[in-house]
This record gives sequence, structure tokens and C-alpha cells, in this order.
Amino acid sequence: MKVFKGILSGKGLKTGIVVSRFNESITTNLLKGAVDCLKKQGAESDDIDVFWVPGAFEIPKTAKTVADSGKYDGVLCLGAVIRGETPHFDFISAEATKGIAHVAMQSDIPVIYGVITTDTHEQAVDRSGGKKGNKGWDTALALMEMVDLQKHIKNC
Ligand code: INI
Repeated sequence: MKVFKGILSGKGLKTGIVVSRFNESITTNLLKGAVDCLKKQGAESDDIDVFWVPGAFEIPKTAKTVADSGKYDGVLCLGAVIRGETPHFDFISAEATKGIAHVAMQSDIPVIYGVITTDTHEQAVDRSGGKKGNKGWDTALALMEMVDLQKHIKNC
């Protein structure tokens, strides 16, 4: 039996991060968490490219372009959709989620989902460097694990 598990190394890793500006104070903290984590694990600043888009709805198409460019080992998608008084939340969060899943399935490199969807601004604060950790940091860990696992799958 062979067991494969990706390791969490950022050494030599080239990462494209797609991050949305809507709810910018939250997404800036998600981005900081992701970048801090990648660097802590050995990634170089010069190997991290950040692509800002207006909102979560624009993430999937941009993530596909970044993934298809052939320049990166993986793509992180960061955003924050906060439930308001309108059904807009359901449409935006569903399209962003479905869209990123679709891109992930079609791409040859890992495309990681780091869009937080919350009922309140406070819950979003909690998940972007507050009481509940930082989802940006978590997605960076998932990216490193999946990039390494993918290497093993291709080489075994
Ligand atoms: N975009 C977000 O990233 N988060 C939200 O909470 C949000 N809400 O609530 O409307 C949001 N809307 C903008 C949307 O993502 C697009 O940028 C816009 O519709 C233009 O296509």
C-alpha cells in the first residue's frame, strides 16, 4: 500500500491570488493571512502575484485566466460575501462558489476556495484574522498541500 499526503512547503511555489475588493477591509485581512502563511512556509514575495477584482462574482473568470496562464503552481480565490437585506447574497455566493468549483475541476493546477460567506459583518471579521482564525491562512495551507499532492499523483 502507498499513502500520499501533500506537505506544507512554500519553497519555489508560484502562487496567483485572486481577491475581491467588495468588503475590502475583510478581504485585505484574508489576503494578509494567505501571504503571511505562504511566506512562513518558505515562499518568496516575488513568486506571489495578486489580482484584485471588483467582487466575488468576478473571481471565477479571473481565476480561470490565472490558472490557464501556465505561470503558477496554484491559485487562491479570496472574497467575502455578507448576507444583507436582499436576496443578492444568495445569488452572488452561489455563483462564486459554483464558478470556482467549475474552474477547479477544469484546471490542471489546484484552485482553492477561500470565499467566506457570513450572515453578519462581525462573523466575517471573526474569520479574517479574528476569533475564528483567518480563512486566508487556511486556504494557503490547502494550496500547498494540494500542489504537493498533485506532484505525487503525477509522479507515482
Ligand atoms: N460582492 C462580494 O464580493 N461580496 C458581497 O457581499 C456582494 N454583495 O453583497 O453584493 C458582492 N456584490 C458584487 C458582485 O460580486 C459583483 O462585483 C457585481 O455584481 C458586478 O458584477
